[in-house]
Amino acid sequence: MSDATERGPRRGDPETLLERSVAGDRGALARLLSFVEGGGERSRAVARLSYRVAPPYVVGITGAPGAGKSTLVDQMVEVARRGWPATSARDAAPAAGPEAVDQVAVLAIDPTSPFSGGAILGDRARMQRHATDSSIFIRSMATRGHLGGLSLAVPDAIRVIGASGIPLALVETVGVGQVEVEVAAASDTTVVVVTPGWGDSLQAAKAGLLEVADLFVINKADRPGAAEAAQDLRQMLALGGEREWMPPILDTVATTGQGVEGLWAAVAGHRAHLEGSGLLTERRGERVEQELRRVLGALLGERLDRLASSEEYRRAIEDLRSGRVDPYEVADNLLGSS
Ligand SMILES: Nc1nc2c(ncn2[C@@H]2O[C@H](COP(=O)(O)OP(=O)(O)O)[C@@H](O)[C@H]2O)c(=O)[nH]1
Ligand SMILES: [Mg+2]
Repeated sequence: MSDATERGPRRGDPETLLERSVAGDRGALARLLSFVEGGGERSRAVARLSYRVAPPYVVGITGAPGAGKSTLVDQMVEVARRGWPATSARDAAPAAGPEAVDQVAVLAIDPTSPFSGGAILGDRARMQRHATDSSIFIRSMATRGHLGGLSLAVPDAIRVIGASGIPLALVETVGVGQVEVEVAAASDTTVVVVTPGWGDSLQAAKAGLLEVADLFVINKADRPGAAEAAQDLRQMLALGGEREWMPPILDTVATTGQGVEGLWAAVAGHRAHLEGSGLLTERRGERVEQELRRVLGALLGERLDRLASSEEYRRAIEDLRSGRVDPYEVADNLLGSS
């Protein structure tokens, strides 16, 4: 690129994009997140830049499809922008972070879609609504090439958001399967959304969400059965015995915004609990260790794949088949030489 008027080769590199993202360029942030999704060298470069900056506060919102998570997140964005409310627990820890929430990022995780931008219709409408507001960034994310899949792509994405100077990330996931538990592990506060009726609470319990929930929301509280759902949850929680933090159970009607301020106050209460008890630092420390394990696991997996397609491996299989050696010996030899 000899053209001096172009910013040329530097234009699209992660460093330049991050500078632009910090300056408020949402297109640049979107490209960085595409790099994260895509994996490979560019995704590594993004991680190199963004893990040196403090992460944003992360609120994970999970629950069954149709429970009203997107509608709820939409309302939460509005309330959160007014800042963190004062909490009595927080007064005890006045040294904690900034109270203003000038920008909010929403990540909608879609483990079922192999493509990014695969937001369902409702989410697209929501994106339209906030499209002109540059203090709100909304993006859906799926797995593509990232080493280790979503369990590593999501923490990486959260870091880029933080490195861009956005203090709050709301991460919405569909409450099915292992991904939820992993995304919950990447969150500071995990909100589990259920709807009135027995099925949802039971489903949440089966999916292991009882253990990861810091807050429960019974959304669609305009429908019958909200009190019963709360009762079910309380009973299931009681089976788990005493805990340091007993997850509050809140009612919301996401379509009208009813109960959303209370939900935000409860999130603030949990945050204050984490900060006041030192748990926030501790959990974040454990989280990076988990991330390291995942990275190591993924890298070792790659190494194994390479090994399994090598000539040496093919020969080793022949030796094994002929009964000349045992698999342990072969494994030692292969690992020693790879
Ligand atoms: N009656 C009622 N409907 C709601 C409420 N919250 C969301 N919905 C509706 O439930 C449907 C699914 O909502 P959505 O936010 O897309 O759910 P998600 O799949 O969990 O993200 C939409 O038609 C919403 O309008 C609520 O509190 N009450
Ligand atoms: Mg949704």
